[in-house]
Amino acid sequence: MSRHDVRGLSLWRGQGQELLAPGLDHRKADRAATLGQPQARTLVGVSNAAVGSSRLRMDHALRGRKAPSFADDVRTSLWDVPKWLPSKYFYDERGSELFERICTLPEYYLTSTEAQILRGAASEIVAEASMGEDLVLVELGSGSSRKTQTLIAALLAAQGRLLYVPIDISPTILHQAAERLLAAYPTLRIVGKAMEHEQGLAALSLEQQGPKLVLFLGSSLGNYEPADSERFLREIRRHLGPQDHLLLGADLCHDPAVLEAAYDDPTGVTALFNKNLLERINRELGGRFSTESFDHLAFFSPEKVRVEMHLRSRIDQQVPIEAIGEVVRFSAGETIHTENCYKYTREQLTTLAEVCGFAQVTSWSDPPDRFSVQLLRPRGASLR
Ligand code: AVI
Repeated sequence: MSRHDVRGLSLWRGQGQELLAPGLDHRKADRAATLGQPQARTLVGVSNAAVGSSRLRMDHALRGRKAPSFADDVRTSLWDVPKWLPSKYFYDERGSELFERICTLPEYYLTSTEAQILRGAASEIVAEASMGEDLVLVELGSGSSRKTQTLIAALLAAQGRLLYVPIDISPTILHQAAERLLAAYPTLRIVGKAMEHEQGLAALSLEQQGPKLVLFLGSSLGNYEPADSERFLREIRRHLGPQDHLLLGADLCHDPAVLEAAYDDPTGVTALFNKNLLERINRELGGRFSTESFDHLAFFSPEKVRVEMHLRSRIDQQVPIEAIGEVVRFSAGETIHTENCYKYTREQLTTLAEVCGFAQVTSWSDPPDRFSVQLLRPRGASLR
């Protein structure tokens, strides 16, 4: 790793890292990541004023030549039977903005409930997870980092300084969150990782930095298929040392009407979020989708214990996608399955954690029992 001074800004640079010079366009980053360009390196701009000196570093994924691109994934999933699209493509710049709006909707109780649990439990979490040493705070799928602010403040109060490592596939949202947090907390340092969770975890375990508290919040676990969620939790466990902890936030299974309202709000923000997948294909792959000819569908499946999101074609139609060089055909009523959001019982969460090599230290939930936050430690690690 070497150190550079760019227009008065102290920067550090290692392989695959871009240091933040003012004036570079961070918006190019989302697009480059989407295009899946081999070795797509993205530059992120940040203002001097917000960053101060060397308190921010951004690392970007160096994509291997074999990583499937957005076009590859669309070609596979839209020509499958039944049609589907990978939900990870929701989160381009527009999708991330829409998701932030979803998080403020009264119907989408997940965010406010989890935030309330974190406010009540922050000092207990910090006391349990720190072993008298400074903790490094790592967050998988950090988004705007708004809920995390409670924990950042509690950690700064306890240890005076903090290294925060947010990992998110959207460089734009990482950049915006970092700018806000660094301006608010003068003794905070941030190493942002603009990459998928798995890549971020792997990169992190190469940089050993003392005991870690890893956050996986917002019920993001529920967007993985059951076998994948187990695989991913095992992967997190593999990257944790005996002194590290995982804080897992997950939505519980409860009243189907409340669950469905959370994914089909009356103001239509979730519908826009869902349809943004089609708009993204239009923007980035030269698709000709007309979003008015699709309906947003969200329903709870009691058999699968998940909320499913779909887009349903209102009419028979043929949609060309230039970058794929093909036309995708829909009959009226045909759907594209865009997302699954699994819901859990407390017992399932405890068992899942155990199966994946964790022991529960403490868990919290809200009074109607809609959401759960569990503090987990690697099983076999000694209790103090
Ligand atoms: C990001 N993830 C946890 C959200 C969820 O609730 O599954 C995504 C979402 N989809 C529609 N609304 C929110």
